[in-house]
Amino acid sequence: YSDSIPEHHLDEATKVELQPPSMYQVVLNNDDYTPMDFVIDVLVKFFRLNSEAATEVMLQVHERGKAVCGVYSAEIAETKVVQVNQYAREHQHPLLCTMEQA
Ligand code: TYC
Repeated sequence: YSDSIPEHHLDEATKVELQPPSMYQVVLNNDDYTPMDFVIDVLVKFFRLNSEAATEVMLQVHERGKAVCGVYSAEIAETKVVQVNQYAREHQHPLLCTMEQA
C-alpha cells in the first residue's frame, strides 16, 4: 500500500525499495603487462561478449586507459569485480577491474 502514500511521508528504506536499483559500470583498466589475449578471454568468460566485441573493448582499454565492460546492479557488479581480479591474480597478471556508479 506504500504506493498510495505520498513519497515524502515514507521512511527512507521504503522509498529506496520503490526505486529501480542503482546501476554500476564495471570497468577494466589498462596496464603495461597483461597480455591482450588474456583480456579478451576475461571479457568473453565473465562478460559474455563475443570475441569481436571483446577485442573492441580490450583495444579501447589499451588506447584510452579504461572501458566499460557491462552495467549491472550493485551485487552483480561487485561479484564481477571480485571474480575478474581473482582470476587475473591466479594467472599472475596485474589486470584491474573496478566499478563506478552509472
Ligand atoms: N596494455 C596491455 C598490453 O599492451 C593490454 C591490456 C589491455 C591490458 C586491456 C589491460 O585492461 C587491459 N599488453
